Amino acid sequence: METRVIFGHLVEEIAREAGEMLLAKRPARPEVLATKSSPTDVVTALDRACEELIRSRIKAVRPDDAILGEEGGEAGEGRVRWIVDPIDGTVNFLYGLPEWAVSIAVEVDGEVVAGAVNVVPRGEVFTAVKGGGAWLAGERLRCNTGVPLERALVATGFGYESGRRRVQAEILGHVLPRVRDIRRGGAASSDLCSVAAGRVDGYYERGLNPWDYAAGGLIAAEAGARVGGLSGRPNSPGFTLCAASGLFEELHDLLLPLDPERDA
Ligand code: LIP
Repeated sequence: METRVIFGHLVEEIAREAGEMLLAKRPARPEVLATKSSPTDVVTALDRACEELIRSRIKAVRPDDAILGEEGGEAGEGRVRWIVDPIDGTVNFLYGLPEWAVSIAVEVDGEVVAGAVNVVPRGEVFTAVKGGGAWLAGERLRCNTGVPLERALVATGFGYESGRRRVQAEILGHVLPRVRDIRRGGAASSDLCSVAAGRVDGYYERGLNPWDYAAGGLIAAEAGARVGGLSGRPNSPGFTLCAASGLFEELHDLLLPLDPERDA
């Protein structure tokens, strides 16, 4: 069996197990253990416990691989790197909003080849293997195509720092009159899967981390969407834009002059 297919099975299996643990252990109101980039960027005990579970499962089957995780950072080095977000949408998890996910991707020589996003509250596990399509519950996913900007339902998100949020609100003020409507889900990995599933037509956000977009980006790309940054740059923490060709370019040309990669 091809290695990337094996990675595909592993990310799905581990993401499912991690989701079951979170569902079983989530208290009515999770406790905030600490804050990170700002007072509203929280980490709960289950963020850490979930990442530890995922890391131990990876180590058990792939002891020599590198791992990058939101809570534990980078560990190890090598051609194969796992990219882990134990709970994407932590604020939703904290408040009990049904929009948070376990996101796991595998990268080989810098290229993401397998990814799984388990949107636990909805019981939906999105998966993709590079070249093998994007899937949900045995159904192959295809993003929406041929949607003009003025009819596009667009998802976006906002950072944890007020300066960045002020700029993002300013950008939104320009985007909103030009599209059908905006959706703010609160979990980038799930937003990218929503593009893949045709539940939104496009998505953009500034300031994501690799663990927010690695798996979801592959799933959206395998569903036919373009995933990238601005001015031909690849997707990065600088900027993430995702939509089918046509709408991708229209959104790009609307956003670029607004200089959305600034934080003040
Ligand atoms: C979240 C992202 C979301 C963004 C939030 C936050 P977290 O990640 O998935 O798109 O808008 O500000 O960064 O912090 O829940 O892992």
